[in-house]
Amino acid sequence: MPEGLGYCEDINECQTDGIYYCGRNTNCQNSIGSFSCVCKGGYHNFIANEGCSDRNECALDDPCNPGQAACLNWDGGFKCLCNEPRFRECSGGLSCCDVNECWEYHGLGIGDNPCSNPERPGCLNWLGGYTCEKPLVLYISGSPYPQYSEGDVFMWSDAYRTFKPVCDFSWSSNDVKVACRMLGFTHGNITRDSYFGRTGTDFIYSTFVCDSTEASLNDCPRDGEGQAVGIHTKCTSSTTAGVKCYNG
Ligand SMILES: [Ca+2]
Ligand SMILES: [Ca+2]
Repeated sequence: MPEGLGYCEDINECQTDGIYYCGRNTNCQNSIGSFSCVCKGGYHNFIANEGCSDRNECALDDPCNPGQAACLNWDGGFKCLCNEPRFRECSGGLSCCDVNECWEYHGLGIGDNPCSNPERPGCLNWLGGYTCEKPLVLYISGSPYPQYSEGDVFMWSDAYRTFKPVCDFSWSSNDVKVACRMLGFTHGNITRDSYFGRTGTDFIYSTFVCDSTEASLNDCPRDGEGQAVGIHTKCTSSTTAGVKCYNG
């Protein structure tokens, strides 16, 4: 700076006693020529010179459902108590997550495998519970029971003894026709992009190449479990294959 010329210096209001006080439960953020008061995490409703008050997350956000046993609010925070053993605390107690009983056999008090009946060995996890199913090759989501004509497509994994979703990468009308045939329908419309809800990323197969004449999806070339190529890299949590089957 040239000698003799004055300049204005920023005042850090946040650090200067008596200039400004943001109040309780706040952070003061200084900037060149100004400053602002922001509420600390867990607080809201800033009032000048007073500060911020507690957010009642339990009332405002309903963060613990589904699976809530209780939501405990307190000054600056909250905590979920969850309905065990079907749900448990996750995200550091900030929400309740479904227990995947098919993966977590232990702790249920019913033995190592929740599906011990050899007639129904297929463990099917769902939000808030699980069921034991026959080892169906194809399962259509929509309820815990495989009775529906439309939904996301799951297939039985022998390796993991559970149903796992099919990725929609290259999912085509030919593949849909085979899937619907397996369910006893003559026709079907295709859905993609986890049309019926997100199913996670634990896919069993992707990249089906059925020619539509096959009796089973297991007869079609595909990638994934037990195949030479793994699940396609474009498979994400919103890429589950689906069908809408009908007779026509
Ligand atoms: Ca709170
Ligand atoms: Ca479950």
